[in-house]
Formats: sequence, structure tokens, C-alpha cells
Amino acid sequence: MMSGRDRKRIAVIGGGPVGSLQACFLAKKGFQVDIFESREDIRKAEEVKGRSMNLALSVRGTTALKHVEVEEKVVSEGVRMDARRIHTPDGKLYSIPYGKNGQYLVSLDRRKLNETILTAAEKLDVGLHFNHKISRFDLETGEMMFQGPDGQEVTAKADLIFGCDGAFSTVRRQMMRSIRFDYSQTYIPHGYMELTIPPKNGEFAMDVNFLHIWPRNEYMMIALPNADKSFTCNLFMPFDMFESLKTEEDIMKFWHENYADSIPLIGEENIKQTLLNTEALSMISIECSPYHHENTCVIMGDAAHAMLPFYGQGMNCGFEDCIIFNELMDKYKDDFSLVLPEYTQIRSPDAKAICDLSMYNYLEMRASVNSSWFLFRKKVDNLLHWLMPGRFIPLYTMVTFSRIRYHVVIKKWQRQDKLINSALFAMMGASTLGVSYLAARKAAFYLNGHLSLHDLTVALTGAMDFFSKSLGN
Ligand code: FAD
Ligand code: EGU
Repeated sequence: MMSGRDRKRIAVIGGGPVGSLQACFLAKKGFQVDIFESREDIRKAEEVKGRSMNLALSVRGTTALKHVEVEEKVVSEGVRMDARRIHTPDGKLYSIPYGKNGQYLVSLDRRKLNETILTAAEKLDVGLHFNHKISRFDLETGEMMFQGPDGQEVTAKADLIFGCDGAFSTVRRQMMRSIRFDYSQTYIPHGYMELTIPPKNGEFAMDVNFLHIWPRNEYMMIALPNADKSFTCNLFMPFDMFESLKTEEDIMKFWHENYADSIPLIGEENIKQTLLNTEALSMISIECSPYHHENTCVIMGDAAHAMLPFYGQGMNCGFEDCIIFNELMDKYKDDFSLVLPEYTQIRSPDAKAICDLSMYNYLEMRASVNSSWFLFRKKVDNLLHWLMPGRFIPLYTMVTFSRIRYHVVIKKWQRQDKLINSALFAMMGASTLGVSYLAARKAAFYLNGHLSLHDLTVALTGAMDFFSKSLGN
């Protein structure tokens, strides 16, 4: 442990889930850590607006929380989800467990989670500076400028700056201006809107330990349970659809067609008022590189890799960032000039992979996923896993319930996909050949009463042609 003059000062910009967790990791290592957060202390705030109210925590997240001994508390404040519950348009319900081995997700209140980690950081002697919004800083000297609590300018200085200031990161923007930095962002045509299902007679209005899903191709709704016995629903829909629902009649017609079973739960008045009076929020995917500058600055969490929420991995991935960074600190005995470049090198292919997977899942859900398709796909996945437990692991299992590096997840998935496709094609090929043979025999029988070698050859080459064309695609 360092002390006195040698003790390195670290500034963490952003006291969201990732910033506060990274501060805990660093404080445990003996650094002098300060968090600068633009908003007021959420533990005293009336209400946090904006971001979706609850989040699904999975293995990558829980593993990181264990490192700083907050996992138990966080999980105890959440609600476990052992399975998905699919709601069909006509109100039928189906359940598909997340796994056979007691695998589950935990639905967390965003605010409570943030409060718990901030309090843990405070106990580790992290300095908390709320109402400090970073405006600019010097990448070489570590001098930072903040807009302070009363609008006055405040300065501070650190040996290392962590940009954990979210998708619209100021730290990242400064890096973009100062160094050779790649950046790309994509907004999708969909927006999301939050609705609440209040408790019914003091109890959960739907079965509690589920992630509820209403898959409807381009419109999708999901609901996660809260500890206060309510559910938070998220409606995902193209912005122009949101805009086309102008009157109470439009809204209720749409709701009756798609989410009829949720009307008595959310309440008709609640649905109308929410749709008429709230703005749909946008979703963005951001990839950039590098994540660091020399030995002075590094970005983490959404600041480095904002992703679409369709795998429930944004925060989990940000938490895993902290594990990776910490492991490199151990490996290089806290030498920032070695840790930072290797952090970029190791982490960027994985962050890119989960950003891509989240985008892919969005495109797939939007294009083809209704209730039957969702159920069918999950059943096929489970069947294949049951047939070849060693060779086939469903994609969501690798993403959600393992710590396999995200870029390796994609590789394994592609390999599995090839395996499945060739198995499918082999089956298709065999049946095509069989059917052709029978057809040729039947034709031959009608024509001249017996099967000539010529007829058989024509049928077989036709089948082979079809087979090879299909394989070629
Ligand atoms: P943020 O949570 O954005 O925190 C950044 C912090 O920095 C904020 O407190 C902000 O006030 C502060 N800040 C910003 N600018 C400045 C500045 N200039 N100076 C000082 N401070 C600043 N992830 C999951 O793992 N599971 C899910 O189920 C899930 N569901 C989601 C559902 C939706 C609809 C959305 C939109 C996202 C979801 N996510 C989910 C993603 C998750 O919300 C994010 O990945 C996560 O919040 C990232 O944490 P962060 O700390 O990096 O950034
Ligand atoms: C979206 C918004 C179900 C929280 C993808 C599953 C999500 C979450 C799924 C949100 C879906 C979608 C998976 C998990 C999870 C599913 C997953 C999505 C949590 C493929 C609070 N997604 N999410 N897939 O399998 O792997 O249950 O806002 F609806 S958890 Cl879109 Cl596992």
C-alpha cells in the first residue's frame, strides 16, 4: 500500500454504476480516489429522471460486485427472474427458464443500485463531489475544470482520470479533440417508453420471478419486477409509430390489438396519460478506440461502449470492465503506462463484440420475432444444448451466464451455427434426394411402367443442384 507523497490521486468522472464501482476497486488498492458527479447526491434526491428504472443483473455484473463485497447487498435488494414469461397477442402465457442449473437474472432498481455502490465507495474513503460537472481538462497534466455547485468554476488535479460519464461523455469528447481517436455512433429508429404496473391488492399483479415479454416484431414490450411489488414496463417501438398514436382512441386500439392482457394491469387511464404526455427516449450504439491516453486518462462503461439494451448487457459489461482493469493493475503492479494500453487492447474487441451482438439482436427481434418464433427458437436452442451439451451452448447463455470473452462468444456462436446448418442441410439433402427418387419412380411408372436410369439421373442431378445452391448461400 502506498502512503504519503507517493500516494497517487485518481479522479473518477461520473458517479453512475460503473464510476462508483471502479472507485471502490481503486480505493481497495490504496489509491486516493475522488468521484466527481454532475448531478446531486441521488441518496438525497427526490426523484431520478431519465434512464429506465430497472436493470437486469447477470453473471458478469455479479462477479464484479463480489470483488468489492457489495454483491450480497445488491442482490438482496433485487428480485430474481428465473425464466421469461411470453405473453401472446391473445393473452396466452408461456414460460421458458433461463437454464436448468438454477441460472437466473436479478432485476435491480437503478437508483438503489447506484446508492448502494456509492455508499460502499464512501466507506472505502472515496471523496464524493456532487454537483461537479467536468467541462474540460488537460490530458497531459491532469488538470480538470468543473462547473461547481453554485455555477462557479472549480479546479482539481489528478494523476489519472477515469471517464465514467456515460454515453454522452465529456471526457471522451475531449479525447476525440486531442488525440487520434476513432468514433462512430448509430441511433436506431426505435424509441422506448416506460410504464408502470402498480401492485394489485398489495401484491405483484403478475407472476413475480419472470422477465415478462410481449414480442410483436417491430413493437415489443418487456416488464421487470421491482422490490416494491410493481413492474416497470418498457415499450420499444419506432418513433414514427409513437408519433402516429395521437388520440386516446388510437392508443387504446393499438393497445387492444397488441397488449390487451396488460390493460387491466397498467390501467387504461395510465396508458393514455403516459403515451400522450411522455416523450419516447432514444437509443444509441457507440463504438470508439482507443480507450486511453498514455498514462493519464481512460474511459469505461457507456462512455467507451454504449450499446442497445437488447441483451441487457450495458451495465454488466461496464462492471466487467472494472474486473479487467483491476486484473491488469495486479499484473503490472499498478504501472499505469503499461496497464492503460493493454486495457484498450484487451477490452476493445470484446466491447465491440457485445455492441455488435446487441445491434444484431435488435435487428432480429424487429424483423421476425413474434411470440411463436421466440418460443420456437428458445426450444430449438434448448434441444440442441440437450443433444450436444458440450458442443452447443445457446448464445444468450454464453452472453448472460458465462464470462467467456464477448469476442470469443461470437466465434463460438459462428462455429456452432455452421455445425447446425450443415446438420440441417444434411437432413434436407437426404430428404430432397429421397423425395426426388420417389417422384422419379412415380413418374416413370405412369410413363412406361418402369424406372429408367436416365429418369433417375435427371432427378438426382436436379436434387444435387438444389442442394449445392442452398449450401452456396
Ligand atoms: P451512466 O449510468 O450513464 O452514468 C454516468 C454518470 O456520469 C451519471 O451519473 C452522470 O450524471 C455522470 N456525468 C455525465 N456527464 C458528466 C460530466 N460532464 N461531469 C460529471 N459527471 C457526469 N444494462 C444492463 O446491464 N442490464 C439491463 O437490463 C439494461 N437495461 C437497459 C435498458 C434501457 C432502456 C437502457 C437505455 C439501458 C439499459 N442498460 C442495461 C444499460 C445501462 O443502463 C448502462 O450500460 C449503464 O447505466 C452504464 O453505466 P455508466 O456508469 O457507464 O453510465
Ligand atoms: C431489454 C431491456 C428477452 C432489460 C432479449 C431476452 C432487455 C433487458 C433477450 C431491458 C428479450 C430480449 C436477454 C437476457 C435480456 C431473453 C437475452 C433484454 C434484459 C436474447 C430494462 N435479454 N434483457 N435475450 O432471452 O439474452 O430473455 O430494460 F426481450 S436478459 Cl430483447 Cl438473458
